[in-house]
Amino acid sequence: GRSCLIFGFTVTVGMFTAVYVFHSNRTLLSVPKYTTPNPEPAPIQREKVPVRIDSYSTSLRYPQPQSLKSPRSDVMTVTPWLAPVVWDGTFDSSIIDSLYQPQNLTIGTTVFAIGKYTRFIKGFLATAEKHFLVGYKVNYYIFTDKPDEVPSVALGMQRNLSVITVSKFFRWQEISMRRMERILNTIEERLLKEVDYLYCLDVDMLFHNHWGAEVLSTLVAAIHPGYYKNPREVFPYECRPASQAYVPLDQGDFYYAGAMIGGLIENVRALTRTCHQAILIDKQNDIEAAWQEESHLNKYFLQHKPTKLLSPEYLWDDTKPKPPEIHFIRFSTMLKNYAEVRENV
Ligand code: UD2
Repeated sequence: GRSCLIFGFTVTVGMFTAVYVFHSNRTLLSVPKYTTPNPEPAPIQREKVPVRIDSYSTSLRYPQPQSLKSPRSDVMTVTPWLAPVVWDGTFDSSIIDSLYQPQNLTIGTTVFAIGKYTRFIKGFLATAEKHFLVGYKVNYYIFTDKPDEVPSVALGMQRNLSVITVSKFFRWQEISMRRMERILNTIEERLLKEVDYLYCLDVDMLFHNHWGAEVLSTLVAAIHPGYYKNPREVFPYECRPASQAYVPLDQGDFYYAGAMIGGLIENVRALTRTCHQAILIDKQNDIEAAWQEESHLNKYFLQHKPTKLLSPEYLWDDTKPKPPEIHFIRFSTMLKNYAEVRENV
């Protein structure tokens, strides 16, 4: 009788423990659901015209632009839809600053550092303070699951940092792709009120040279350093028609990098909204684009042409030697051991 009682007790305790462990694991493993974007249509804003007729400064002296002379003959400096492609030699920073500085702009920068990527924050911020929009009001928004690991980096005047705590996803693909949703939600919650322009950047990068107000425009894309010499047939666009990111083989302008999205806040809002919606539809159809949000971004830029393109000077890849057309590497990926930093490989 006693051993029966002990046996019964052990079985009951075992069952309760199993149910508890099952439920706590479910909670641990539960991944936040995708949110559907706000149905309100996002109006597209045009850039404020940077002209100051009343306060035109006659003290600014610079070489006369030459109608019959192109500043660069080795690279494309304007697209067929008349968007400038920013290369060294195509702009004069003193003129650009004389147009943008009086506008008293605030430029937001979103950076995600989830899981082991917190190790990249320090280098990113320290080098951004030396080269990224120096002389402008900059708000950094660091999205992380480990707020305690955000290092303190001395920031210049009029430069602020906000830490936004987010949960972690278990696949690196999801971490990267869900940036669209999280940026969109943050734009709608606060950034519309806090910034004029928004630049969304990868964190595993370092600034090496000037990355200034010449990047400002209504909608800005960066040409991917790996594909700027290639024909469109080899661009790694999503090639399955079932995906919302599908681009047919005979279409495409450039292959743009997922590591940089920029523009006026309303335009970045519209971009993240459309890409997030497309990602949601793909999710429902059980398909993930070849290069996650970068594929959706490329589809978006094909349909909504950027008003300014950043040459690969503005987004380089450290594994590549510097070719002669790149005079300065301004911002570049850090070498990383994918197997070591990613959650899943
Ligand atoms: C490319 C793109 C990247 C993105 C990705 C999509 C470039 C230079 N890079 O980079 O922008 O489109 O392809 O597949 O264009 N992250 C974390 N924690 C993680 C994983 C990622 O915080 O565990 C964040 C972090 O900000 C990182 C970004 O997501 O910089 C992109 O991830 P990645 O750098 O590992 O992607 P990668 O190198 O394949």
